[in-house]
Amino acid sequence: MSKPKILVARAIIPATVARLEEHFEVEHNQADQPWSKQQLGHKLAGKVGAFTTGGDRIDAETLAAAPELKICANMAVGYNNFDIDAMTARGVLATNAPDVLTETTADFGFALLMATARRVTESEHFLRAGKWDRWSFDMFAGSDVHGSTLGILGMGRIGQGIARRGAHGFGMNVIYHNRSRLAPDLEAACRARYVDKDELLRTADHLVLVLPYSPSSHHAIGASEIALMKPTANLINIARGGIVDDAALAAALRDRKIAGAGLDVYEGEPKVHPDLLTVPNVVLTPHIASATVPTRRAMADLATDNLIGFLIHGKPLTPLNPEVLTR
Ligand code: 8YV
Repeated sequence: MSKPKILVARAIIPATVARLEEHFEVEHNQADQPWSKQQLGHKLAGKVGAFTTGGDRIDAETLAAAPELKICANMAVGYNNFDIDAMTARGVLATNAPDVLTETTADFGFALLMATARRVTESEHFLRAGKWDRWSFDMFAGSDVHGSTLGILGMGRIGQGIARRGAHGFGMNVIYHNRSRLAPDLEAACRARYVDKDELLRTADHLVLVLPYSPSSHHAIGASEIALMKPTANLINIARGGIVDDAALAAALRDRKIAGAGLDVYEGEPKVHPDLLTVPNVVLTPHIASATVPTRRAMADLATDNLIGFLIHGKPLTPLNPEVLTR
């Protein structure tokens, strides 16, 4: 009997391709050729499953080109690359990769927070440029992390991981805002206090964004929100590009409306707003918050388990639109 046909949209861990090949006829992209949305649709034609990453857009147009498609398994916890309504309408199951990256991503949120507060990359660039010829008392003086107020916008699993690190590791006063308030036991474990968005913006010394992207979170942080922040505050975005208005942020950093920013995600990435590249008080990383060797492996394994679970055994692990299963 022939194996079900699947597409792996980007280059991934070779062992993952090998594991998928035990169950499926796999068309892969180990050369990591960039495909346009039209090319992705074309490649999906005749496939029943797809292994996707956060940059692979699946919407009505791609789905129209792939009438046999039954599942897209995202190797990412975020799934704003999926048009879930369009997938559900066509009976295509969507799965994501939650939990396996929570602690790794929270670690990175903290790394970016600390690098921003203590001006780590700015001072390294100075040193590498051969500009360090004497000590001076205010050289790269930053802001304290311990004992400061940590604000978190979006209090899902990753937000809670950051809160725990801040409260228990650095004695921070943790405040958060979220669509819904956490249960009292979770608030207690995170030692976090719920506040409204304005209070969060006005009070935080370090504001970390960990909310999902959706049309309602588009530019949740723009010029007017930044204007509410302390001039000494730092803004950290490990969530998604588009949640911050990058042009407004670059202007605020240039004018020292806030002290600094640490960004892992960008509007229209991998392009980065040119003004962000010219301001010194921002730490920029290329969307690597979940990038550790064990976590990448775990994310790939979960996406693979979803494909095998659904296409071979009829049981996906982490469905996003489970209503498709009962049709
Ligand atoms: C991924 C992410 O690196 O999981 C997510 O939502 O943003 C990242 O962990 C990226 O999306 C790869 O699929």
